[in-house]
Amino acid sequence: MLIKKQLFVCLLLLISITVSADDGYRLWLRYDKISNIALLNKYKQQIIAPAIVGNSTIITTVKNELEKGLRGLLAVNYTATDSVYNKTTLVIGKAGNLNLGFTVIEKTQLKNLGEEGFLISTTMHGVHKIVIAANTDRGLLYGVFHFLRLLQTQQDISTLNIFSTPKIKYRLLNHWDNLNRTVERGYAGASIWDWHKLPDYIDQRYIDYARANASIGINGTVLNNVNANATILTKQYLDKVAALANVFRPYGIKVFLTARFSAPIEIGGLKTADPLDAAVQEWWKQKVKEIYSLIPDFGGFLIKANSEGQPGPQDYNRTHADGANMFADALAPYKGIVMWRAFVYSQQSNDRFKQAYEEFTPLDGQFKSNVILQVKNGPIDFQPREPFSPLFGAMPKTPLAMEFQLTQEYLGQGTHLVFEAPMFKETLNADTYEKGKGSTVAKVIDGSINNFSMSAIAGVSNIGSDINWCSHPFAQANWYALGRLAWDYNLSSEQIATEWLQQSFSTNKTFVAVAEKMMLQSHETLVNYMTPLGLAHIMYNGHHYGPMPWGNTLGRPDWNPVYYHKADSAGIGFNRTITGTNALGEYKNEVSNLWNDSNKCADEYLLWFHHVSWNHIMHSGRTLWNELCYKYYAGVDAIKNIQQQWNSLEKFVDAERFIQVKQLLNIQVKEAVWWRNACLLYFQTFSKMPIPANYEQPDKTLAYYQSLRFPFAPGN
Ligand code: GCW
Repeated sequence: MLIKKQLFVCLLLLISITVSADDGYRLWLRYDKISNIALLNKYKQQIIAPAIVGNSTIITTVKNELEKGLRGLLAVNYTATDSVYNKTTLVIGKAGNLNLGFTVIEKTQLKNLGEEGFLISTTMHGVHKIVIAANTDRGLLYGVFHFLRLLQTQQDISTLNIFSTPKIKYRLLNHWDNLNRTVERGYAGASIWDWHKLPDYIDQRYIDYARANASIGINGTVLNNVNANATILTKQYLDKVAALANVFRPYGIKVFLTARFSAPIEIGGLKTADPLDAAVQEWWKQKVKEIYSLIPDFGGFLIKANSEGQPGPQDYNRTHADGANMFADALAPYKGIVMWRAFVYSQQSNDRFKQAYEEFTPLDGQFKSNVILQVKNGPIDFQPREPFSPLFGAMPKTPLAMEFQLTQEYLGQGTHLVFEAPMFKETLNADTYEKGKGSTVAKVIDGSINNFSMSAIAGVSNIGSDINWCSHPFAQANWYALGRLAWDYNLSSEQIATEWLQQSFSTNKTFVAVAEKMMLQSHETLVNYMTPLGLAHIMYNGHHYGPMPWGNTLGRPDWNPVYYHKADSAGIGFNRTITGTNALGEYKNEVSNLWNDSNKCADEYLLWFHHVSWNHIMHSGRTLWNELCYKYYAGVDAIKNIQQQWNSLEKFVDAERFIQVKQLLNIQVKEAVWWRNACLLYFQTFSKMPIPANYEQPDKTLAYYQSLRFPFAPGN
């Protein structure tokens, strides 16, 4: 018995010296004690008696966060104070409050930090202290989170000279959360908003959510689904929204709502929602007034109108501009904004690709100044790879916001490891040539090309009630990447992956090198096993889970996968050149010239723009059919390789998350094989060509894959 007990104690000891369990709840804000003793001691000498000058709810957040961070990372209990100025080595405060006798140059530098920027410097006016300064409390909040990130990622802080300002003004999450707590395209459990218990019950999650967002610079959140329910605008629900806004305010986060266009009818008792009707306009004015009386810093509305069955101005023969401007007028007195979505594809075009451009470019210049048009990264719908939306570069008189999708509706949903930063950057770095070479999408978005002060990037949230927030431990990285890139789109995917891994898992060099490689390869890998060479939209109807390139039963042609790939005995792909729908004509010539010749078009976009023969010779020298096989097989091989890389990391990762990721990668490999086999067997019915004999042949028939059904797939 005694021996057993001793053994047990030994075992416990053993476990405690390996990596301790982690449920992922703390995200990238783990603040575990720094294990490198030399560095820990150095930090302790460098950070003495921090002083925080100022007094506000945000300053309280800053103090709490700094204390929490230092308590965890350095295992020292500091109480930040503003009195022991001479002892301190770390001074935090608004520039105007910091009696440090800044030089003229320093004062200009400080001014340039604007409303949200910060500096972290060890060289200010020779004071030899670490100074974190900003013009606003929000700037300090971001500065302190940045400082804690330096410690968490174990940077040398002896000489610091960091000036940081956000490139984008509105950095937002968009929740597609319904009032009944289901989440459209959500794969991480129920909505975190417990509307029923609000406003009286404040879940700790709301606070932790706000902290996480603030730590990466996210400053706004749209709480509810764009497929909107007018109930959110009733007094009963606005009180609940106000309670959330109160939680978020000390973290510099504003609340926004989606507005259902027909709300004046549904909850206002009016007969119409016509945006030019005086009673309708007045109803919205009063509604907005009511909102601001409860939430003085309310951000504004996000609106999906005349899209996928949502009501909108076109129901009254009015334009999108008429609709957006009605809201803009109601919000303007309070400095609220309208984010009007450009995701439309009603039936009148010969190519869904072209529709947003066709509907919106004629309205350029007609929107009020507090309207921003929110455009998805690509012309169709968050496919694994899309060319950039042709609206970017075509609306010089309208500020455009970027909408990315964090939730992985088309990227393996809840089970695939896909790091989205490389995909986001592919779009942001694309050149629109709007004002000549170098007019990247990023510069269209940040307002610099057309001189707009309003700019926005939104990420459709992947957050739910799962204990680790995003279900897949690596999906947290996409939330993280959105915030970091919205702050500074020049950050590289490598840097974002590295710092996320260091904070979320471990700073061990081997671990970071291997895991970073996995992350950086993951997006291209998924594209290869799902939709290589410019294929798109070949997933199941409705829930969008799994391959269904044969899909051809829905009422509208552009709801069906066959519409998108157009495979036939001659070849495959969508001819969008001048001999086809000429969607390429929506881009500037410099862009369309890159893509309009099937022999020159980059492989990634080939089938987006061309219907090419199965024997078309690719850049590799292979025929199109063989290249298609090659890519699908390469995708599966790559994910198997990623799986092996992960398995080599067991000793660096806590058992809980190691096993989670391992199981998820097993699913991912299985599903990659499923995508490959189902797609190739189906396309083979047209190409009539063999899958090269050196590849492992599909072990199931096409009929088998076609028989699969998933009636309860999530997120639908
Ligand atoms: O990607 C599609 C989704 C819909 C979504 C729509 C949109 C919220 O399948 O679920 O609706 O886009 O962006 O409005």
